[in-house]
Amino acid sequence: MHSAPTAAAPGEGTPAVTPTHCPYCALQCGMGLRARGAGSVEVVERPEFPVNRGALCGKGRTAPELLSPGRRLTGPLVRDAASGALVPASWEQALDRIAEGLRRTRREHGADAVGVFGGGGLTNEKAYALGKFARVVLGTSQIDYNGRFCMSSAAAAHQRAFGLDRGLPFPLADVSRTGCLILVGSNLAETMPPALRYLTELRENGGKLIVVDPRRTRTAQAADLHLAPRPGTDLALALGLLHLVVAEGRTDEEFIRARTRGWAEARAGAMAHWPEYVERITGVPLPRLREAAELFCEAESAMVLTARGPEQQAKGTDTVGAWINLCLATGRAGRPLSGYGCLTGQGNGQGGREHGQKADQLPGYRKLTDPAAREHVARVWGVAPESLPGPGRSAYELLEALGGDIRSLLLMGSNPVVSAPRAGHIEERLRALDFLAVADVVLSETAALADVVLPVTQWAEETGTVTNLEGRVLLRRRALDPPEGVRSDLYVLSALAERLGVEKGFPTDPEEVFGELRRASAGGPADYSGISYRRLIEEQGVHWPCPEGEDTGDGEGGADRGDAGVGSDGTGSEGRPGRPSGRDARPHPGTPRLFLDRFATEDGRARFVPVSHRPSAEEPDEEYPVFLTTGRVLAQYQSGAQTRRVDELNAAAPGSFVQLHPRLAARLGIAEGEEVAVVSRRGRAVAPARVSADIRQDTVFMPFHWPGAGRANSVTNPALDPTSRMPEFKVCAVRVERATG
Ligand SMILES: Nc1nc2c(c(=O)[nH]1)N[C@H]1C(S)=C(S)[C@@H](COP(=O)(O)OP(=O)(O)OC[C@H]3O[C@@H](n4cnc5c(=O)[nH]c(N)nc54)[C@H](O)[C@@H]3O)O[C@H]1N2
Ligand SMILES: Nc1nc2c(c(=O)[nH]1)N[C@H]1C(S)=C(S)[C@@H](COP(=O)(O)OP(=O)(O)OC[C@H]3O[C@@H](n4cnc5c(=O)[nH]c(N)nc54)[C@H](O)[C@@H]3O)O[C@H]1N2
Ligand code: SF4
Ligand SMILES: [Mo]
Repeated sequence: MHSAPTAAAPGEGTPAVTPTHCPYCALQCGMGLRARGAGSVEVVERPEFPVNRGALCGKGRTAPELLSPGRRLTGPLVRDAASGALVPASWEQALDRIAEGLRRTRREHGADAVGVFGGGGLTNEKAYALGKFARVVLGTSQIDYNGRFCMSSAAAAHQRAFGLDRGLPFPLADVSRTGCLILVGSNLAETMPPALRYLTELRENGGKLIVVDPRRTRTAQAADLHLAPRPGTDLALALGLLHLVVAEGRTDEEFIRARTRGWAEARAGAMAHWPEYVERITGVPLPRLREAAELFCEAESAMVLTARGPEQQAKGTDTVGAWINLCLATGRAGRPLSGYGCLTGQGNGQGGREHGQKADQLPGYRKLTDPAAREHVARVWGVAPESLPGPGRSAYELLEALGGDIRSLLLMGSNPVVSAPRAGHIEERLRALDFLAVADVVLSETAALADVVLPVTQWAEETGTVTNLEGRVLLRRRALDPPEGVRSDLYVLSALAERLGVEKGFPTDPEEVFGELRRASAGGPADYSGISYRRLIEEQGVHWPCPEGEDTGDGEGGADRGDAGVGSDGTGSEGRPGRPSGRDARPHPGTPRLFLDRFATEDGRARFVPVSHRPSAEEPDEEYPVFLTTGRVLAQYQSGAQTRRVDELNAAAPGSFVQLHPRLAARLGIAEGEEVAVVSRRGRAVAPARVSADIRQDTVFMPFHWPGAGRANSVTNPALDPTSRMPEFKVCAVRVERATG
């Protein structure tokens, strides 16, 4: 068995390897960084880390390229009043300029005229400090972050049904042992490649895989059954499956009685969705629907996992709710190897949504409107509870208010010029601001619009925690020194706080920030109080909730109980707790598996939510007859700000494209490789055609990683889910035509 490598003393023998994690997606693959001379590191495998077991995708493997000074920002930039250009400045000048800009807005327009926008890629420490900075230093309610565009619908549905939101309620490795997995709108073969191994193992173990995606993706190709619904119809599909389950008497009445509430209403909702009606809405043939219901019910255990496909819809919360209802009605939740989970996306997509950069939230996943939560956090922060502002606007609404109610913005960890829906409009709103400050590692398309740009340190140059898609808290560790002229996000917040009159409470040492985060989260739903950097070094991460002190075993499915009958398959430690010697109190082991004994609602029962199908905010019509859906490709990450600067990745995926079916292409007279325009009520994007039979005939697909003419978000619809405020990235109506002639 491998032991976790530590940063061994440099000197003789092999150079030191620092164990850490990839800077990109929520899988947070473990990797080692070995020094390779001054200012440079190489990636080495870390097979003992259980989630990726050494495997990395090309993005993780090439991540160190962006550390070199030639590819990133290495000094602050400020906009020169005379020339209008961004010019180099000292840190003092740049920070003074930001403090002055924010102060002036507050003086002239009030505290809520200053906005803050964060990111799910920020470490827990940064997300925590950013939320505190907004509430304590700026006194603004106007803070939100890009996670709103990512998993907010699943989060809202989780809360509603289970009383708690953690992406996966079990370790990812459980997936390979369930009997049947329905994977809804996830293309993990491209978005989390090392996780594909769990799907392969699932099938090797005799389990069945059903993939729901309007495209025959590389993930769908690995499935036993691929359902290809019209975009935006997953809600009807789930209701149709539930209808069949009920009609065939395959519900688990005992589970429904003992562990849930609200079945009668949810059942009535499903019974109103006749299979023939569902076939008409979704375009999925009835025999396929029956086959799926059969596979799901026949297996001894079963799971449903969703990703952005069904979630990034104006009805994403209800859609996820419908899949959860299916799990509850069949007793596939809160049991070993069964349950519903959401595949979180960004590197800290989970932790980033727990510690207070969300508009309505305080650290520990507490509610900003809850008086007890306000009191607890205000005490940790040393301020009066009444001084904390109330909830603010959601991400898209905040961006839309720029240049209107919101006059100045501090942005950290997002590139909305490329990634926001109806991006042309958002770009205009950013330009309409009185003052924009951006902290980034590169000059992103959004940073290029700023009045001040601050260059910050990257993953390998700083220490901090992230929480992966399993709710497993991990430590990223500093492996090399940053270039001269670059400082950390925590330094930025500390220096700005000081300039704005708050001298204490914003330390720059991540471990100190984490210590405060632990206290602020103590007793909250996402309780980190029992987790320390030391434990994270000794163990392969710790799953929250992990309260401080004795493990009483009566939590929401304590780890000991949760692991019963689901032993490790010998591939490595499952994050079982270490028991530091010389201490009396047994540390809480963390909670790899949730809900096995009870759900996190007050009475311990899960809630069915009555839902019914409704059309997308924009359906095809005569003028805009085709569906556009959007998503990702393997070699690029998000807005591409980082990965477009890495040669190997750029060579693999150099630009945008429009995927369309040969029949649609023929009808429109479009040939492979020809430039096509995709036009909606919001705008137009132009990119080469990629003709492929792996997509529905009524749908085209564009990846969203590029700015300029090929920007998919020039076209997308910002219609919002009423509960989660998630924009409808996955469905809008477009016209497709040859761009030439
Ligand atoms: N290579 C790469 N990996 C990434 C990222 C990246 O940018 N690049 N980003 C990370 C982040 S933040 C996230 S959120 C995850 C996202 O991970 P995924 O959710 O896997 O990625 P997407 O490509 O956005 O969407 C998944 C699939 O949804 C399908 N889809 C489109 N419309 C619908 C629909 O109406 N219903 C259904 N059922 N499916 C539909 C698309 O065809 C697509 O194949 O990936 C993470 N990993
Ligand atoms: N059409 C369409 N649009 C989408 C989606 C879709 O499926 N379709 N998906 C949505 C989803 S799920 C997401 S998550 C968003 C993501 O979209 P964005 O929010 O734009 O995400 P990134 O491109 O990761 O932007 C992160 C920025 O922060 C910088 N950065 C990285 N690490 C740090 C750090 O530690 N500190 C600071 N200060 N900066 C840092 C990066 O260089 C980059 O410029 O896009 C959304 N937009
Ligand atoms: S799958 Fe995600 S975490 Fe793993 S190497 Fe690739 S980008 Fe990094
Ligand atoms: Mo995301």
